[in-house]
Amino acid sequence: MMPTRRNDRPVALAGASRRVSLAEPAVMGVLNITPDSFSDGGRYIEVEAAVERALAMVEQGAAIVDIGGESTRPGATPVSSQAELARVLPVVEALRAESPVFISVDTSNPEVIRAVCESGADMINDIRGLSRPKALEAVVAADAAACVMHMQGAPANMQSAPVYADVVAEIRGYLAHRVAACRAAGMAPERIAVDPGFGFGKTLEHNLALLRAIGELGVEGHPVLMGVSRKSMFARLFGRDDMDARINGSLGAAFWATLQGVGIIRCHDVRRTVQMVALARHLMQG
Ligand code: 7PM
Repeated sequence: MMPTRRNDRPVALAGASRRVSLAEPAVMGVLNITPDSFSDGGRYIEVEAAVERALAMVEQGAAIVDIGGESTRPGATPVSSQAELARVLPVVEALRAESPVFISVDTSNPEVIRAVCESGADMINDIRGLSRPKALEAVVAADAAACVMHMQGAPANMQSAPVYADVVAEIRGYLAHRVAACRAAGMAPERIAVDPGFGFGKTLEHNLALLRAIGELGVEGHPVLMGVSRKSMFARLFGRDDMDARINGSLGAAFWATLQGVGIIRCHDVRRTVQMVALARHLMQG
């Protein structure tokens, strides 16, 4: 397969009922829905607080809001579909009622995929690359977009001893495989984004090799999503683990990724990331 080149970048990502322009990198703001220890989710105040945070990110320039219950996070204990839905669904419904923003939901669970898409989600962001039975079919049935991500191992063990002969080639091959599976299941090409999965079964060296090659990691015609925001790779790289080190690394990576033609940048610090993208775009046009 051919690597994505800068001059044949996809112009948009299509979701269930709206599109995101990729004329410049779309900034995806991370909205973590933290589990509430004593409720089964859906409490009005918590839902309203999550929607407020989402709207603030949109105001700061996020084109996509990525809603995640902690259940898909590395090392998280698995939760039932019911518990995951109780956490995520009320936020999707409430945000959709208040904003036309492109909504992405982090999930691997086909029941959750079906329900959130019925409530107005546009895209499914699956760290397991839609590998669970019926996950791909649920995305196809909903006409939703998907981001398929690479992970070596499982969240519980993936960082113990990740090994690759050629990390860039292997991940490019995996992503091409998952795109082919999505296409074979009936997804339109404009609905599929790919992601090398920074930190998901990768050492610092692997992450740096992937970041260096981010402009050539893609599958032809599909946008690359980069998720490095605040990750421990920067703490390790700079030899200090504080929020400044993590954010500074994330912003530098966002600048580089924009120059390299990345389609979507997943981040926590939306305003700062939007500024990095704007500077890089100005320099590219000059
Ligand atoms: C603990 C460790 C908590 C890691 C959260 C994380 C990505 C993602 C995540 C990514 C896509 C984080 C990660 N990372 N989805 N979800 N790409 N597509 O730092 O890199 O947010 S969870």
